[in-house]
Amino acid sequence: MIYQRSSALFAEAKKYIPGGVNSPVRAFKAVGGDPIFVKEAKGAYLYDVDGNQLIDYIASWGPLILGHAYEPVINAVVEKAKKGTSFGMPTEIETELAQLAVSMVPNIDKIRFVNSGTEACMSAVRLARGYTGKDKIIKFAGCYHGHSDSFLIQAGSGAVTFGSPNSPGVTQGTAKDTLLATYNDLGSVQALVDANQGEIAAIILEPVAGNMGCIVPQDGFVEGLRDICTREGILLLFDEVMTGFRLGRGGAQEALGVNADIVMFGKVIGGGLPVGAFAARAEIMAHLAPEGPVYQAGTLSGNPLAMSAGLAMLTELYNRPEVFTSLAEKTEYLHKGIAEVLTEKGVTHQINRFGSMISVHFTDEPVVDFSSAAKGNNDMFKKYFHGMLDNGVYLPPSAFESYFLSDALSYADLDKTIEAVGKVF
Ligand code: KE4
Repeated sequence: MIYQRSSALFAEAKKYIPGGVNSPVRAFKAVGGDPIFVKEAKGAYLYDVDGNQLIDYIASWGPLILGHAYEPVINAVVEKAKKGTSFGMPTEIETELAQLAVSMVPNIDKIRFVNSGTEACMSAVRLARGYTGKDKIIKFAGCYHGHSDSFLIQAGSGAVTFGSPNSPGVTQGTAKDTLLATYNDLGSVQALVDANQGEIAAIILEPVAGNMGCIVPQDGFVEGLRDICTREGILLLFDEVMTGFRLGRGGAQEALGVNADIVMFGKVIGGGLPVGAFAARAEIMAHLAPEGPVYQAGTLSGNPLAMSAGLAMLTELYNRPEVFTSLAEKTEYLHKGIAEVLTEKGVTHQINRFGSMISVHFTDEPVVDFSSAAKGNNDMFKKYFHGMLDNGVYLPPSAFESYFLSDALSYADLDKTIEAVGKVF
C-alpha cells in the first residue's frame, strides 16, 4: 500500500492543528507511522487519499453501525439541511428522537441531548452530584468517559483515598473527588465506599468496557455494583456511549439485565453527526435546568440537522432489530476465524468479545481489567496493526480500543480479514 499523499497531508496538517489531528488517537502514536487520510467512505469501505480501499473496523469509533454514507441517514440530513441547520429554538424533531430513544431504552423517562459523549458523561456526573448532594465519584481504571476533568484521573498515592490528575491542567481540587476502582473487582469498590461513607454521589462505568480493548463484565460484577448503589444511596451511571444502540435496542441495561440510574449515550444515537445524550427516570431528570437547579446547556444541543441523522439511524434500528443479531453473528465468525489462524501460527493471544465489540490482545493471561490489558505485547500489536493495514484492513490504531463492526461488512469482507491475519503472522 502507498500512503504518500496521506503523509504529505499529515505534514501540512501539523502546521496548523496540534499533532495534525483533532483527536489524539487518530495520530497513530500508539502504533507508529503517519495516519491515513480518508477521502470518502461507503458501506464497509474507506477510500483513502492515495486511492487505497480499506475494510473499516472503526466505523468512526462506533456511530456508523449500518456502514458509511447509509442512504436513509444521508437523505434525511440533506433534506433537513435545506430547511436550515440550527435555530437555537425548540423543534419537533427533538421530541421525535427523544420519544423514540425513551421507547427503546429501559428505565428512562426523559433524555437531554448534548453534542458529544464527553458532554453527556460530564453533565450526568453534575446531575448525580446535584441530585444526591454528594461530591465524590468512583470510576474504573481504564474506563474512558471523555475528556472532562473529573475523568482524567489515575490512581492516587493512597488509592483508597483519592485520585491524582493524569493530565496537566486537571487540578488536585478536582482529582480529590474522583476515586479509582478496578474493573471486575467488587472488593475494590466496596473498599472505596467504606472509606468514603456518605460522600459518594455516583459510580460511573462502561457496562461493557471498550477503552481497554473490549472487556466483558464478569458474572455478578455489574449486578454487585447495582446492589452497592441501592444499599448506599449512590447513583449507578452507565456510560453507554459505545454500547448504547449497538448491543441492542436497549443497550447494556437490556443485555446485562441491570438497571442504571442515569444512562449516557453518544456515537450511534447521532448517526454520524455530533449527538450525545443522558437519560434517567423523571424524578432524577426533574433536577435539570430549567425544570430544576442543576445547570446544563448548549448552543447546538438538539440541532435539527444532527437530530435528523439520529432519528433516521434509530428508526432503522428500531424497525430492523435483526441487525443486532446479524452484527453479533458476524463478530462471532470473525472471532473464530482470527482465533483459528493465530492458534495455527502459534501466536499467544486472547480475544474478548461482546455483541459487535471485539478486541485482540497479545498476552497469555485473560484480559479482565486495565492492568491485564496493559500486559499485552505492544510490539506484536504494532506488527499486527500495520500488517493488516498493508493487507487492506483498517483496525483501531491502539491495543486499548475495541473494534466496531458495521452491518455493512459482508462475510467475504470477514474472510478477507481472517486471511489477512494469516499473511501477517
Ligand atoms: P466523545 O466526547 O469522544 O464523543 O465521547 C467520549 C466517550 C465517552 N464514553 C465512552 C465509553 C467512549 O468510548 C468515548 C469516546 N470513545 C473514543 C474511542 N475510544 C472516541 C475516539 C476519540 O477519542 O477520538
